[in-house]
Amino acid sequence: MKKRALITGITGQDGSYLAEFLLSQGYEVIGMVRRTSTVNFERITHIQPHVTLVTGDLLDEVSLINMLREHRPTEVYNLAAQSFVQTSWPQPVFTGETTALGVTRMLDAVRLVDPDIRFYQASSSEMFGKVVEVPQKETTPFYPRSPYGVAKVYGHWITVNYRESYNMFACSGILFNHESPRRGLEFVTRKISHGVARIKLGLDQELRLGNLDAQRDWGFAGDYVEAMWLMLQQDHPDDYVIATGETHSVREFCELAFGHVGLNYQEYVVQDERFMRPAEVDLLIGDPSKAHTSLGWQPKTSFPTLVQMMVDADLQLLKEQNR
Ligand code: NDP
Ligand code: GDR
Repeated sequence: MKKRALITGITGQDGSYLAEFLLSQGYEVIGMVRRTSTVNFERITHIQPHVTLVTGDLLDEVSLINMLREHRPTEVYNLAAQSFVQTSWPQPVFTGETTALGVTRMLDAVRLVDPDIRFYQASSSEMFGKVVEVPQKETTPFYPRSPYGVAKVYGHWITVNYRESYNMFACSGILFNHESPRRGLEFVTRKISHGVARIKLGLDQELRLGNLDAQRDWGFAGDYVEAMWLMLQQDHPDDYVIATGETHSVREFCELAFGHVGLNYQEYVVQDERFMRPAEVDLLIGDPSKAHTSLGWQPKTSFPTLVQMMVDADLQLLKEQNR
């Protein structure tokens, strides 16, 4: 029987890579999209003829139940969220509704319609927040530092709870930062790669950033979506940290990105209070050994390759846009 997967958040970075990957594995892919006043399918235009798009929203449980009833997926990947940490301070309630309670709505819809559906929850290294243990692993206690991080902790625990309460095949993937040329422009890596390309092409003179000393374990999104799928192919549901095991500062990212086009970041980067956060996550570095051992998963893309890939893609994009 052909496997059928439902992806929430298919228009986002991860959703687009996961859809591509599942199609390559022979899946029928159903993507949940929100109604918006302008269409935002840029990341999935190339695969749109091969996927079925259905309108729904994590804020509307009726839409979730109807979607599951109609399309009968065998796997659900819950990637939708208000995913930008900075926005979670000015919009804490909306973030909680989507990123926390949205998980319960989706899980409960699965329980009602078909509790045998396998469920993946997009959990986050932001749940670790303040440094309690280095490197962070599945057993490291959570200490979130933003309304987003708090919402993700709720999403994680409700996933574990539905697994334990209803014996559902529900997994939580604790993914560390993963980036790509499809990353939203507001996230620091893409902001830098896009900024570098604009400066190189003479379209800008400076790049304004916040905390340059924050350290993150950055991987490539294309590698990470495979881990999501692997989690749902196991005999038993479980939770896994997905990371590279390396950490780099925002400053190092700048150094490599500017260096890639022959520029010195110190001449262009300006620190700006507007991009500092009320509470910061200083250091994230994951221990992915459980995923290595149990899933056979390994990241394939190195940090320098990722930085170069993103800068090159933005140079190309801007050249096309300014032709
Ligand atoms: P994006 O911000 O790129 O995508 C988020 C997706 O969620 C978009 O498709 C968006 O739709 C959708 N969405 C937002 N709110 C709703 C809603 N109420 N109902 C339905 N859909 C909604 O995020 P990423 O692809 O980077 O991340 C995917 C998931 O993984 C998120 O849950 C994120 O929090 C989590 N995560 C991401 C990490 C990363 O480094 N990228 C690391 C760890 C976890 P629209 O296009 O209409 O806005
Ligand atoms: P993060 O990603 O908060 O880790 O969440 P982001 O790229 O926004 O920030 C990473 C670090 O860079 C610092 N920083 C800046 N960040 C932004 N956005 N803009 C700036 O100008 C800037 N200057 C410095 C931040 O302070 C922070 O320390 C991402 C999201 O994808 C989440 O959804 C996901 O759960 C986590 O990664 C893991």
